[in-house]
Amino acid sequence: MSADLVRPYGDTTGDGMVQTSFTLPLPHDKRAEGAALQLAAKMGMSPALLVHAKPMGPDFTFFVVYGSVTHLVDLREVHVVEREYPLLSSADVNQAIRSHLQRKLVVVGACIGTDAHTVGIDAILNIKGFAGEKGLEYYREMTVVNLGAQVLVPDLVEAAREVQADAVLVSQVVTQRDAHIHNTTTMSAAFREAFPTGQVPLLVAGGPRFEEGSAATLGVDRVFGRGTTPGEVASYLVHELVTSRTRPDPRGAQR
Ligand code: B12
Repeated sequence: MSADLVRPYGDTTGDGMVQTSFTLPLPHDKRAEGAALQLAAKMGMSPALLVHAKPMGPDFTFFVVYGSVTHLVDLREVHVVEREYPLLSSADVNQAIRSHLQRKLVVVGACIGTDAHTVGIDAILNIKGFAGEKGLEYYREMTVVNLGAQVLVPDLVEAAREVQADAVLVSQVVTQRDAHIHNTTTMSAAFREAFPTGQVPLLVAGGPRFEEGSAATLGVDRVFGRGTTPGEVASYLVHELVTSRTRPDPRGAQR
């Protein structure tokens, strides 16, 4: 096999083994198990083994299937979004803000809509941070306003206006019925309506299930996904708002 073509690995290299789980709207019986195996075959698993089936109430069954996929991955067709800014230490971030902006960089964060999953935004903002990195509250040259969970978009816009936010950081974890997409597009539209063109704060959305490269569709400046660290976000903010600033300062100050 060419080095550009790979298959999943289970017991022996290239055996193609994968395991996946799903729920079918069927009561647990032999027919439901057959249906699960049919789905596995249609997903390219051949042969597939049913390794787990559990009734989820009277009308649904949860399945785990394990088997060898017939598909190959062609690495030449894998496209990734490379980080477009350098990673800075917290000292460099503070230094850049101090010398270029000559005031604190103001960040407002919130979990919007009905979403109450605050662990992600707290990981980025709270001083205790995430993955061994301190959160943005640790940065001496940043003022962080964390509005917490279930913040309504009009309240977020109002808070951003009140503190003259440079950046607004929004977290969306729940993806049921594409809530994360609807909430984020509603939020970005509200900011565009509330602020004059060119004075909208930098809009950043984050959460484990945002697609890389979906920022433009969502109307935000950038999207951060699973495993993001506070240092990445701080470096991005400095890149966009301080060192290569292309947008006017919301306070009208000159650099
Ligand atoms: C903890 C948790 C809860 C807690 C939340 C407590 C809290 N204060 O946050 C409680 C118990 C309240 C809860 C409730 C619910 N939950 Co819940 N919950 C979870 C769980 C187990 C962990 C989430 C978490 O904390 N991850 C850790 C953080 C650090 O990771 P993260 O959020 O991805 O954040 C990182 C990145 O994504 C990124 N990031 C995130 N936000 C942002 C924002 C910015 C600006 C940036 C830059 C980066 C960034 O940086 C972070 C650090 O790397 C997940 C399952 C899982 N294992 O993920 C389910 C999960 C998210 N919950 C789920 C569900 C369904 C619910 C409920 C609807 C359950 C119910 N029926 O009541 C409710 C909804 C409540 C509500 N109104 O939102 C589902 C969502 C499914 C879906 N498709 O949307 C999940 C996936 C579980 C599942 N498999 O079903 N939940």
